[in-house]
Amino acid sequence: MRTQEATENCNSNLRHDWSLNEVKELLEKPLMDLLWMAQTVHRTNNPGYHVQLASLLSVKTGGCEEDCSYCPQSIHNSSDLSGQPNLEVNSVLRQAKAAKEAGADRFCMGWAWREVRDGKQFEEMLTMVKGVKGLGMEACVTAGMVTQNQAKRLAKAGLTAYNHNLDTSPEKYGEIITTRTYQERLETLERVRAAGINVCCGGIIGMGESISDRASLLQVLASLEPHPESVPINSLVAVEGTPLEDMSAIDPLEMIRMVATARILMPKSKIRLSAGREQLGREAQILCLQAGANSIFYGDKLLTTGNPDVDTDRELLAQAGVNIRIDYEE
Ligand code: SAM
Ligand code: DTB
Ligand code: SF4
Repeated sequence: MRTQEATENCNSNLRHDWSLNEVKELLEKPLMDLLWMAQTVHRTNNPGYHVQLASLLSVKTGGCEEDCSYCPQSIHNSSDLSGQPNLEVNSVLRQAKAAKEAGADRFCMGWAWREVRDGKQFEEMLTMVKGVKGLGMEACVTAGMVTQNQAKRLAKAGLTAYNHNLDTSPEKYGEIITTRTYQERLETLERVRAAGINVCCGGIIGMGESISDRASLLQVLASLEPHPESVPINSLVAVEGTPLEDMSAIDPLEMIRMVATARILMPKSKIRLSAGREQLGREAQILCLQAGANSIFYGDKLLTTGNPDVDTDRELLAQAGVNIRIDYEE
């Protein structure tokens, strides 16, 4: 079973066989040529510069058993934020309604879990998904690994997309996370796809990876068939108490290159300009939009860290001359 977007992403003109060298050559192209190519692909495949606004909410914060070295919510990191109560259904739906009233089209809910477990909290997740859809918004969940049966139940509740990032290259993965494998990540993505849920899968730059690592991550994403409907590109938010706290900020041009290359490889996917926008500056964000980013996280907070405030973002979009996109369909 495939969603309409998934079927479109199977069009024969979309490639899934990019070689590592081809991707690396794109990432390293003279910037003007890369921007020209990305814009051409973007304008052809997604006419009109429409940007979807997605709001995020952390339903279960901190206390996660995984040891992701970028994440403030891991119990292995002194930044761990456990001790906060899980949000209740009514509170989540109130916040989703407020996000919709502020202009968001998609509502993404996060659980700091290694994997989804059956029981009361999963039943509540299903109720939240139904509630968000009932408000007339796309619903996205990110909660770690899922079984086939859980994915089916999420699909039945109306879930639009499941976010499960590959984060970095298969080669670098073991330096960033040791408590799970790349293969386990890919298997969850397959189960999400098999259940007929859209796949949201991307990564993070700024974790000390090489250009080859970035190319390798993008190659894996573009080899998925169909391409993920949504590809979040994050830059590391270096949080105190995590092993990556001392990483220096990336050059904003690196983000522009990553977005542009993702757009060329996956012409019809939503490329989401995700964490790290506060460090990017207005002009770099506008270049990302021009290079093919067509969604941003919207609202003062990501999961646990800050994000530009909504007025600043509305002004940014107006200055860039892009339109707000509504994708929600009954
Ligand atoms: N536990 C679930 C999982 O890992 O899939 C869901 C929540 S997790 C916080 C969602 C994603 O946020 C991660 O896959 C990672 O890509 C991103 N993320 C987490 N911490 C980040 C940070 N400090 N900077 C940038 N992105 C981050
Ligand atoms: C994604 O790729 N980025 C978002 C969303 N998917 C879930 C999360 C970013 C989290 C940044 C760190 C934090 O706020 O905790
Ligand atoms: Fe953070 Fe998700 Fe890793 Fe848990 S699995 S430590 S919530 S990124």
